[in-house]
Amino acid sequence: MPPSLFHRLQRARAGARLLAPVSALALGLSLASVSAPSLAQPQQPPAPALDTRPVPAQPVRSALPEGWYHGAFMEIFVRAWRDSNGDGIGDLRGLTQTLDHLQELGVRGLWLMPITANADGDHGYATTDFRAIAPEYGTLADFDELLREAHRRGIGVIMDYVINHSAAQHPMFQEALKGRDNPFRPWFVWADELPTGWEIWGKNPWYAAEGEPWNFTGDIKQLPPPPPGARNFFFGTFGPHMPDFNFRHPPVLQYHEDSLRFWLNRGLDGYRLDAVPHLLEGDAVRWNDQPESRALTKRLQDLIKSYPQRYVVCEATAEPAAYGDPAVCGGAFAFGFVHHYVKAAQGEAASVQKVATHYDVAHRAQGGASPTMATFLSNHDAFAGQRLWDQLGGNERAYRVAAAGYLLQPGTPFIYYGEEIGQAGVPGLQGDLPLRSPYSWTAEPGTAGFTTGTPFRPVAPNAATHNLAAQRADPGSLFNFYKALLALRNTRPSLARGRMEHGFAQGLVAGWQRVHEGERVQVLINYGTELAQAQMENLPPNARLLSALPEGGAQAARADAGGRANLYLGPQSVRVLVVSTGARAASKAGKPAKAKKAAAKKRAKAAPKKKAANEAATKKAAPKKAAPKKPA
Ligand SMILES: [Ca+2]
Ligand SMILES: [Ca+2]
Repeated sequence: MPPSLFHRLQRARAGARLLAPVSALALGLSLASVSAPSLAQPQQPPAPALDTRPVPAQPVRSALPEGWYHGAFMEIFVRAWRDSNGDGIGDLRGLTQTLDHLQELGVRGLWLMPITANADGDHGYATTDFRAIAPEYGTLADFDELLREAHRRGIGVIMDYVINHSAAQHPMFQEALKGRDNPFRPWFVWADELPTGWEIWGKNPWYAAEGEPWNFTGDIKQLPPPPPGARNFFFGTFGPHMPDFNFRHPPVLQYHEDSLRFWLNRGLDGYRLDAVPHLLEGDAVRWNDQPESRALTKRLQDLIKSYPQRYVVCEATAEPAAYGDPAVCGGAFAFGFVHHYVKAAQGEAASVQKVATHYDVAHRAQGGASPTMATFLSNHDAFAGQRLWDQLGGNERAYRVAAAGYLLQPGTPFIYYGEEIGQAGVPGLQGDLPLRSPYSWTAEPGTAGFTTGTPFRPVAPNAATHNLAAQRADPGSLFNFYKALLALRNTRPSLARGRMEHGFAQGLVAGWQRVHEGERVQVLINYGTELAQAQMENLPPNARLLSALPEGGAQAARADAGGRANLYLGPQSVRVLVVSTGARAASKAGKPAKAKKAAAKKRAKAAPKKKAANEAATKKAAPKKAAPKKPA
């Protein structure tokens, strides 16, 4: 598009929004000053913003430690996390105020569901401005503060970017509706006649603009037929309220690349890219996961990773492994596999077998899963399953082994907010809504401590017992179990980024080793409800297995000269064992690797006679609570 057209549009809206480059603070203030008069004159709302300026890359050094994204993430629905101003809606300030809690839990990254301005007023996937914060969530200044405070705690922040489509209410689509010669017309996908032969999830994805189908509120399959003489059919993979962008029109990609840089320049640590297999369509048959979509995804990954230490994860439900490959997205949610973590916890032997071998390097050699995949137990979408609490009927023993399965495996684990406290879904709500209720902070009836006002949605039915305050106070709680697993992941590089070897399943017992540089850890999970014996093989000859979970460092077993060892496991229990091949005075398993190295150095200098004294010195040098400065 000629630059003059952009300038014309920008000038037309200059009164609604400051378009000259300004500092974060100034922009925050300008938004505030725009919204105030609009409240005074509701009959004349300001024209919607449409900032299409180029955004040159300004990569700055990342404040996060190398490889931070090997730690666990939490997926957060900001609307439901914490309300800071009593309007009943969660917001960015509320999130910033709770970062200490997230740091205490041990998460190293946050994935924020869309926080950009949107038409849906709920989940945020119907974007109306790719460069503005949803007003109810706060301002750009609030966003900048969130990043600063998260980074100070060693936590990275990525956010959803919904690149395939906009909201029908987006000013660009509203411009496109004005006529065929409108400069934004080619930004979307059009046809003069209703295309036939198309079917995406049971419906024809072409909609007659003349019928304003985005205003239809019923079941989309009941949408009235196109009005007679309709000539303006637009394409919407996810329905008429979300028209697809036309990525064959170069300014569209240019705009989105600028918008991706807009947030990266502010210090955002990466993206969760929504629905990337749907970026480009071929025809009525070849509409999903086309080679052009994969190529474009790679281009987006390259843009994001041209900034230091950034992370990308894609939503690609049909072919997740292909998108997890570094040649495409470099990270993708492991749809199609992750349900095995839950089914194993429900006692299904076939799933125990899958969990034990899927990420094993031997399996990978045969084309198996890449360790760049993102694992999880449930998320914000009902198609991925109900909240874990509901899937497991509140069985906390099963809950623990489900969690241990994914948190102790390769990849980047994503905890869905509330999962770590056993939050239940809200019964009686439609579709995905039971999964998206306010976080349970306290036992406060009606609000669960989420807001001082009225929550936008009912709180979880088990908030009285499964809330953060109660869970923190109980050493045996789910929260403290998650915390212990994340502490292990954060101090053991083998668990965070090591390869997975020698996976085995024996009935409902699964075991695997994780290895990184000189560190080797044996994981054992008994998914069954009976006492069971694990028969380990492929250990280093005569290795000692020292307990890291439960914490303590005591020797749990010893391998024979053939590298075999046996260990009894309680019903639905988890053991993490550090494999030590040191002949004597093996270091305590409860200590991080760095401390172990220091201890080994000391031991090397000491005479064998002084073993006892040395162990005491080691204890002093590495107290249990000494967390390493650089998380894994
Ligand atoms: Ca609020
Ligand atoms: Ca598309």
